[in-house]
Amino acid sequence: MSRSDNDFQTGFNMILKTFQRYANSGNGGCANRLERSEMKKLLEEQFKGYLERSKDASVDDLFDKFDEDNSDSVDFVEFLNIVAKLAADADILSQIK
Ligand SMILES: [Ca+2]
Ligand SMILES: [Ca+2]
Repeated sequence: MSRSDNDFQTGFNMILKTFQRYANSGNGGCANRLERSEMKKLLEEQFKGYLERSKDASVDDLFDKFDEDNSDSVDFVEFLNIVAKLAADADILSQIK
């Protein structure tokens, strides 16, 4: 198997590990879900450039937008929706080489 055959799996594993690291970083709450404070930390550390360019989108707004079932936490499926929507942002796409 050539290196490129594993690119998706490698990238997906990184997304999953990043999600798990932040989802498990807070005090209390669920280890498999991002509570609001964990989500805030993840966005500020991992999507800093995006937040700086998106003055309309506060972290709280983004959290409410992506917590689709209003459970006050973001699960992995909801998180993947965030990643997909951020990736669809033209600014982000133009930075991917
Ligand atoms: Ca959590
Ligand atoms: Ca939720």
